[in-house]
Amino acid sequence: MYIYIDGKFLPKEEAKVSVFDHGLLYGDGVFEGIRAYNGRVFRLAEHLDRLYDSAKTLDLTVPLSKEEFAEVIKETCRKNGIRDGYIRPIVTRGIGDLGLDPRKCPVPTVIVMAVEWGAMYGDLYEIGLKAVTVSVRRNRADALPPNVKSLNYLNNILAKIEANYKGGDEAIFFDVNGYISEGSGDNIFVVKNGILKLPHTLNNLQGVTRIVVLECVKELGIDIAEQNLGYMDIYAADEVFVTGTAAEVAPIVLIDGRSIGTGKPGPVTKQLMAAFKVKTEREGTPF
Ligand code: PXG
Repeated sequence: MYIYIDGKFLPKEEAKVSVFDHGLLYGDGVFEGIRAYNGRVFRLAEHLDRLYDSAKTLDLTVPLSKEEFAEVIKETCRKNGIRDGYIRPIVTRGIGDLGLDPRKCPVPTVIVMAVEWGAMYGDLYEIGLKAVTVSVRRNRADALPPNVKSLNYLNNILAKIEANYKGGDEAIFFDVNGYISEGSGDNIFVVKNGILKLPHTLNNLQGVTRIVVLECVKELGIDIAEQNLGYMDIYAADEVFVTGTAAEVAPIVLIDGRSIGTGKPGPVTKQLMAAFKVKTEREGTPF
């Protein structure tokens, strides 16, 4: 396994960052999770756009152009013989001192990892996932915007810990206003009476998979409503599913002990899982 760090490809054992890197000391940095299907990077441009937008929000200048970054990602996939894989680009604030001031960090650290990887939830795509709502609230947008894909994922990790204790495959976050936000690592969709409902992206991450699913929705002529959702919307839904690069499109069939719809993955969810799969098979940036 070869890992890209600051211009070099190093074997896994030698790929290390300084203990003074502010990515480690403060979670000061940004990252992406990208998939490769069939030797092609899926939605590379969208992921790079989000990486650069996250960095911009943190006043962090990525030391590569988007074109250069795309080349590094493709080269990392080639070096690791990836066909179907998961790619993790990271940009940290870089090495500084023990104070949090980012002005002490002159050079950002750039890392790209790529591993061969298949379906995240295995058999659960057939039978559906169990989800639980969690008491920890999603970061509010005027504190740390959920749209910044930063290296500080403690909000998500707290949700995941709570879901683990409650026996859920995935956590469902509320925001501080009591509206449904997202999962710990995926966006949420609800189907009710044939209409696909989803929250606006101010209180959740603008998922690339969410965008791809919305393209499928348009092509299939499914009606959508982007609106605030409360807990009744999920408990009384006909179908619920989550989307993410890792999770792909995953049906949720039980939430806090309530069976969703028939208790099996529903027809709209299945249709969108299939449409999403077609896109992953046909599209992507070859490497
Ligand atoms: N919301 C959050 C909070 C995420 O972290 C998504 C939505 C979906 O976005 P994409 O662009 O992937 O459709 C994510 C994705 C994991 C894991 O282990 C997930 C993500 C990042 C790192 C790990 O499930 N993010």
